[in-house]
This record gives sequence, structure tokens and C-alpha cells, in this order.
Amino acid sequence: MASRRSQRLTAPPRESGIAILMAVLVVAVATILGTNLYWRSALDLRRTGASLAADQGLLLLQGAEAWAGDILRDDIQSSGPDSDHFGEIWAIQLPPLSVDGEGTISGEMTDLQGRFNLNNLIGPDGGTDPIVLAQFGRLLSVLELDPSLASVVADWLDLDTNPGFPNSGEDELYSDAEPPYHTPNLAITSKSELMAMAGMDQDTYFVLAPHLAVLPSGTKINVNTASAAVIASLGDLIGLAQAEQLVEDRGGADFVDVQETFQGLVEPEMLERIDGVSEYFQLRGRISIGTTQYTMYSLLHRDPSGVVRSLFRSLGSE
Ligand SMILES: [Ca+2]
Ligand SMILES: [Ca+2]
Repeated sequence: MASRRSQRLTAPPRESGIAILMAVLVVAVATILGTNLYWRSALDLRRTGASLAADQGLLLLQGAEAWAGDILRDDIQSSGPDSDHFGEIWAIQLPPLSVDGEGTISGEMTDLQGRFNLNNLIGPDGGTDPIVLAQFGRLLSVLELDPSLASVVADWLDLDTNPGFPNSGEDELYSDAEPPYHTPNLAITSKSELMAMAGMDQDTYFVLAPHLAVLPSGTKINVNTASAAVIASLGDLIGLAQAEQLVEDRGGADFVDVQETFQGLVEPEMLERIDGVSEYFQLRGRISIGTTQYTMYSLLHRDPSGVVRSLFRSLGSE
């Protein structure tokens, strides 16, 4: 008996090899399945975490937007509706604040009426406004960019398809593009649209963009917050050096009397287009939670009574 049992327990070498192979195979399959399950589970956890952080981030940014609205409303209530300048509380940059110990949020507001509004190139009849076109040409010159870009941009926006001067920017300029495209012939909602226009390159855009805004047509320029380049663009009589001196004299406050300061420096038609107050502001809010990071741009409109509305939001770029 002992001899038969010993025969059963001691399998032939070939059968023993197959058994070991099977065992190794089973372990390998189990390991692969286990790893796969762990990977999927880890991925699901990561996705859920990222999704929660994204939702939380967006809600916090909307909270920052509401807070910015309160600040703009308080500005009118506390200091009146007659002036907006860099000495006011809305102009203070919000340092990064901790969010439940998990991340940070920060923000800053910009007075968009201190910039050149591209949509002002269109007059009330949908055609190019020659005064604003000349101003845009001056802005490009002050920034040492090609002033003939002004007519290309104006053609892109104006209702007609008549080529502007000196450079046309109507359909024929883009018909040979790959793929070809039309000029929209209407107001734009993002200044990044400039990158689709002929003659525009990245270097030009980066120089020009900080001085530009995209607002409804017909806004006035707030000289209390305008850059020296934008002030120099107001008329041929103001050189960049004088504009820089005006900005230095302005300091962190406002021009006491805007009309009196600029009378004699700009044409009467331009004097009608400048002011010391603003209705349109931009909030740039940044949130960082874990690996989730957002930058949100909100276009805020404050009416003269102090009511603030968010008109447009974008993530990542203006
Ligand atoms: Ca104010
Ligand atoms: Ca046009």
C-alpha cells in the first residue's frame, strides 16, 4: 500500500510541470485581474475627485464674481458715481486666499474702459467710425506696430464689404487662405479673434492685447485708468512722453476735471468720447484645488445705479 500511495503522490515529471505551469498561469491571471481592478478603481477615484474639484472651483469662482459685484456696488455707494480710478478698492488685487485648506483662490479687477474698445471701430450705422479708426492707427504707431492694421481690423468688423484704406481687410484678403473664410462684418466678442485677421502675428498680439477691450460699441474711454499708450492715441497733439507725464501726474487718483485737462490736447470729437467713469469691468479669478486649476474671466457691467450683472464668462482666455 505504502508503495502505491507513494506512486500516487509522486506524479511523473511531465504532469508535475503542467501543474506548476497552471498554478503560475492562475496566479498571473489573478494578478492581472487584481491590478486591472485596482487601476480602474484608482482611476474612478481620481476622476471623481477631479470632477468634484472642478465643480467646487467653478462655484467658488462664481462666488468671487458675486463678491466683485458687491465691491463695484459699494464703490458707487461710498464714493459716488463721478469717478473711477486706481485709488479705489475695486483696483486692489486680491492675494491668494486659502480654500478650506485644500487650495487657493485669487482675483483682480480691470477697468475695461481704460482700454481701446475694438467694437468702437463700428459706428451706429454699422460702418467704420473714422475718428476711432484714426485713434486705433495712432495706438498701433505708439506701440511701434504697423498702423495699417487698423483698416484691416475695421473691415473685419464693419457691416459693408468695401475695402478700407490703406489696407483692405474684406473677404478677398481671406479667400486664398487654407481653408478660405469670410469676414464676419459684425461686432466681436473676444479680442483673440484678432489672430484670424491678416497681418496679425503672435508678437503683435501680445504687445497690443493689454491695451484692448471688447465691449458693446459706443463706450467712452476712462482716462483715469487708461495706459499712457491709450492716452497718447487720443490725439496727434499728445505724444507718448506727454501721455506718460499725464499718467505720472494722475498717480493713484483721478484727473480732477477730465474735460479741462484734455481740452486743447484732443479734438472736440474725441473730447466727447472720453470720461472719468466706467461701467464695464473684468474680473480675472484664479482657483487652484489639488491638480485642478482654473482662470475665469468675467465681463461685469455696472449700471449708474450700482446694479452689477455678469455679461460674459470664459475659462482660460479672455
Ligand atoms: Ca468709483
Ligand atoms: Ca466689412
